[in-house]
Amino acid sequence: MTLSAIQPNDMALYHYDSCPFCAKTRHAINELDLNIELRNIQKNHQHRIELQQGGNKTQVPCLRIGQSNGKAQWLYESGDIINFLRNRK
Ligand SMILES: N[C@@H](CCC(=O)N[C@@H](CS)C(=O)NCC(=O)O)C(=O)O
Repeated sequence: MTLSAIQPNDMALYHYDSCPFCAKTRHAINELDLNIELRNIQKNHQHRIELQQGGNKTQVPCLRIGQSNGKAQWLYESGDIINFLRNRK
């Protein structure tokens, strides 16, 4: 499956409120009218652990892109996340 075939329901954004790069990314998600689950790593410790174990670092924002084979890609960098979301629209 190509990345462009992945549905929005397969994605989740790891973020927190006071991070400006997260705010920029959430703004783009709203603008694109995408229904992407937001996982706040400051409010939910389990989300922090998922991000650390899955992506190997706790930097936010990070977009988890689930794949049909059960594996996931972890996309860091707000600019890369926004480009990815814009290009797959
Ligand atoms: N260049 C990155 C910067 C992201 C960044 O600096 N995130 C900060 C929060 S505002 C962070 O997660 N710092 C903690 C860490 O790197 O573990 C982007 O545009 O996404």
